[in-house]
Amino acid sequence: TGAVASGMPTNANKALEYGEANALSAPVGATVSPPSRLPSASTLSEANASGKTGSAAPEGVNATIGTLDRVRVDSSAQALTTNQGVAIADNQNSLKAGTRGPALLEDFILREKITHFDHERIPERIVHARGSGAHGFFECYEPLTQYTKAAPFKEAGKVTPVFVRFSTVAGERGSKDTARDVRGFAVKFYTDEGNWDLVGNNMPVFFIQDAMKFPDLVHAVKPEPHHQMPQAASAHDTFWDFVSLMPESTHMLMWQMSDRAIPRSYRMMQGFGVHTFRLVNDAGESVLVKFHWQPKLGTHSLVWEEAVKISGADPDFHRRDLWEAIEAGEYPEWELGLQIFTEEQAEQFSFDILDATKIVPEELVPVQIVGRMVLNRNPDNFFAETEQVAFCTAHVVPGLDFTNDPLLAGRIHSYVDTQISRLGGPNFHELPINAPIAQVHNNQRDGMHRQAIHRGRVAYEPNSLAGGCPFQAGAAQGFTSVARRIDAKESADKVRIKPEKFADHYTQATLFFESQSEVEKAHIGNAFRFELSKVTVPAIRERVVASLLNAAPDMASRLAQDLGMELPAPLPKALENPAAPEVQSSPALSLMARPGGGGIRTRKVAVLVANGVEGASLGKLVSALVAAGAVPRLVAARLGTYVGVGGENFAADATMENSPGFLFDALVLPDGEGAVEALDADAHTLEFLRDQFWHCKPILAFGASQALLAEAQIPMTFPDGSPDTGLILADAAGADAAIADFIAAVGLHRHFGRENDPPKP
Ligand code: HDE
Repeated sequence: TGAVASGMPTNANKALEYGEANALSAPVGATVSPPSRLPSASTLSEANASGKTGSAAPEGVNATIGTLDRVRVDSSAQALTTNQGVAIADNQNSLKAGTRGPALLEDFILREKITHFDHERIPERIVHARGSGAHGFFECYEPLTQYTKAAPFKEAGKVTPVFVRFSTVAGERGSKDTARDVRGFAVKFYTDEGNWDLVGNNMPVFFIQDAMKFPDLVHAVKPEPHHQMPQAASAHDTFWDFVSLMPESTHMLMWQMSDRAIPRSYRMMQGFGVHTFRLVNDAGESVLVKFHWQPKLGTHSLVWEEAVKISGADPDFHRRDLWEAIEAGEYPEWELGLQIFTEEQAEQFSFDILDATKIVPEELVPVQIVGRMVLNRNPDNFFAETEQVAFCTAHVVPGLDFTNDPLLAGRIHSYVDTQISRLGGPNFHELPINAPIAQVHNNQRDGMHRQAIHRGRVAYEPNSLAGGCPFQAGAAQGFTSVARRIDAKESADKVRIKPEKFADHYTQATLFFESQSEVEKAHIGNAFRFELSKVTVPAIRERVVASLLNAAPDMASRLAQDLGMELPAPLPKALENPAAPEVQSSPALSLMARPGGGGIRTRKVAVLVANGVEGASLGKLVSALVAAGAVPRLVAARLGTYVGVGGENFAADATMENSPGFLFDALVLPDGEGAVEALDADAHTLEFLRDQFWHCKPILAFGASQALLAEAQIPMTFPDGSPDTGLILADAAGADAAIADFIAAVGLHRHFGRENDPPKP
């Protein structure tokens, strides 16, 4: 329909509609202005103007953009057409025999439209159905050619485009983001030597050791088959029944009951490759490797009650957070760390590196930072990109290789296989989001939805008719598997058996628990209590406690008490005398180990307003927050403009009804008698305040608003009597100092000293 007459409708805001203000191909160093629809545009553009780190890789430039341009559709100034490109005259009425007559079968326009609609949905992922994705790039800091010939690590400053998808595991595609669950962290590197998918999680271990148990695990955690409940939750009989009979899951259960399972943001969680992989250099020598992603913003989590409330008020909490940050130019960033070790070292370890229920403690093999990943572009279309992206552990490039981890072996099969039914055939690699940048040449042909038009009559190798092309690349360029004895020590008989060290189910569960801060330990205990209190069969609860007695006896005893049961005998262990662990404590396992520099960029701060607020201190506060990169939002009883005592105007960004307190990272209560009175008259105010307080978030209360604290029965000190570091009281004279203290308190994220569960002695 190139023949659209001038004067037809156009969409002047097309770029904004598609988020293209986000620097589609901005030159290096260009600043990005966020779309004006974002509430905190001023905050965010200032953030951009202040400039990012002086790195070599161009923010906002992304090689996948060019290749995807070929399929991007922009209907600006275009008329509607059918799928055959025929212009549609009337999109309101079906073709009928007479004004009130029957619709006609002949109406191919209606039938095409409805038929296509009928087939809009594809099967959701069997696990990790709920997810959010973004484009970005990986940049290598130093060449790693000593260890690997993999394309992304060839030279300092080398930039490889990526697409990343974060996900929950158990819930369906439309389920809430803040479920207690493992998070998927899948990265597709579009390297110039083919696609590499690092399909990881936000926890470095897994529930099971062998792929044979995966369908059982997933059947146990998914909603129970008879009534399809509960959605996106592990707190039910079948999950705990299964794991209580699989003591190898104990270590992972500790992670899953920890705050790692309720991250504050995808941008604030680590990622892990989980399995031990192999790096291979040009000489064919290989070392073993574990992959780690470390978030620049630090690791932060929600508290459980907050996660529960958020799931009602904003089921898209993590999706929205990621989307808004990228739209605002606050590009999330992670560093890639490698733990590199040799086969000989691994043989000495007290655990087996083929066992995905074990970590390699960082204190044993340090994490070496080798590059960074920046996510700088939201998808244009959720379905085409985030839904159709197909991650496969089998996608590796020369320079990488697998180990014999029996869980990994099953995955190498599973991911390709599942895409064939999910994406409708074997040509899913041709979908634009999955297509490699490296050219594809082979003799595979046909199948559902083939895009490529192969020329010539030769589809076999060897051939002479096509001059032998495409030809074998040979070992120098092509992918080769590292040649290794199947099993250096033992015979290679066909067996269904596990290596001996796999039987130590508890040592690392203890290591993890003992490495947590007191706050984290309490949260883990409380999470077990919550989950098991939802289990209806007493024998299952007992088995879990019996197993935990082998890993964290104090926590297990308390749990028995909290569940109102007798303390059972510890579960018999599969291995009574496991090898002594190399480290007794691993501080790196605590979320507190990575506070993220204390900055407050992108933290959302609710500033309550009403008529009669003391405007001068609020004005100062908002400017200070904006300058620090935070996102202040004025929250009132209703939308509209409120007038301060000095005649200042404050337009509400949100209401207490549409944006409850638990959606914010911090709270400011304004001064001004009239305003405080008005806020007090709205029942939401105290609710707002109590949630902020009990979720341990910083609160700044100016002048008269301190009366609200008293009314909400907010204690002024921690239960142990020490001052509450997150509660800042100020009068007009002390506003500057109070604002500075508040910003520091927001930087600390949470003030857990308020918690008293279990009660402090
Ligand atoms: Fe997966 N997993 N998985 N998994 N997994 C899938 O692939 C599977 C495992 C992970 O954003 C599926 O495309 C088996 C460990 C992520 O699209 C499926 C086993 C880890 C994602 C599958 C595991 C993961 C998946 C479902 C045990 C962390 C989402 C749809 C042998 C290292 C990727 C799909 C995305 C998705 C199978 C265990 C991570 C069915 C058989 C361990 C992040 O193929």
